[in-house]
Amino acid sequence: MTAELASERIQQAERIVVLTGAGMSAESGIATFRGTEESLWSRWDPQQLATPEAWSAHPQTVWGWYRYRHAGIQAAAPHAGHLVLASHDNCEIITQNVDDLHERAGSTTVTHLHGRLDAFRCHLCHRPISVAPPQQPLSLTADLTKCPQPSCAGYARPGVVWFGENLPTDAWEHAVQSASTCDVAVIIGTSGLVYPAASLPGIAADHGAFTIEINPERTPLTPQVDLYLCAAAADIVPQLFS
Ligand code: BJW
Ligand code: ZN
Repeated sequence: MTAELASERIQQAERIVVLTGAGMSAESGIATFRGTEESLWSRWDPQQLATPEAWSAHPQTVWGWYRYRHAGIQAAAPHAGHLVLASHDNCEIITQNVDDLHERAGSTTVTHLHGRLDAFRCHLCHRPISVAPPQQPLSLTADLTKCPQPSCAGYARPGVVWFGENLPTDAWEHAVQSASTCDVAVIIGTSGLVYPAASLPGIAADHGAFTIEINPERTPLTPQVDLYLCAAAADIVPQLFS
């Protein structure tokens, strides 16, 4: 019954915003950050890898870890949920994910709130840097890639947003605008713990959107949404959107 109601709301909507988190990519084989023994923050300390302080203290370790994750993203492929979202005309994606699975599925309107792992830039002059894809075998420390600008002593860093860093202003402003003007917001596979991204479902609801959460586990967002579907993304998203 609840899935039917969600499907009905989605079919009737003029503007749908889909807010995705790591759970969206889980069934493509990319680890989530939280929630299981295999998740990234169960295996590694975020303070040691995903902060500007970590980069300053031991950049080779941080770089090696992101090269390792980059290889995992390259080996993954979009699943049926990514594909059906891409085929839905009036559906815009706002993602916290740093992978490119929505794009590879064919989605053309994708906003990355936390950047993209493969969009490398110089940590000093901020210019984009092209970095060769990682080769196997990988180790968890790696040689840094120097900035090609002759006058710059910087190195390539992943184009992601670390804790304590601001989200890209354009992406954040666009996300707030989209959440404020959609009819339906579908929140898929996020723990709802990281701000400011976790405030978007509330912004959508405050502006009158019908909010639907898809997650096999309840989250702090669950009590706020109109409809909670306890399900995995690759199973239910194709049912709701096709
Ligand atoms: C499935 C599934 C399946 C599994 N199908 N579902 C207000 C209050 C408190 C703190 C703050 C606040 N405002 C700011 C902060 C500080 C901080 C923050 O939020 N901290 C909290 C953790 C306490 N935020 C920031 O620092 C942000 N910057 C900022 O606010 O700047 C202004 C500022 C500056 C200085 C000081 C203060 C403010 C930046 C946040 C950057 C987050 N970066 C990361 C790493 C990106 C790079 C990388 O990839 O390494 O982003 S952390 C990590 O968490 C990553 C994710 O995008 C993000 C969210 O994770 P997500 O997507 O929700 O995944 P999980 O793993 O948490 O959950 C997966 C879910 O999927 C689970 O619920 C599963 O059940 C589910 N699932 N299988 C569907 N098959
Ligand atoms: Zn530079």
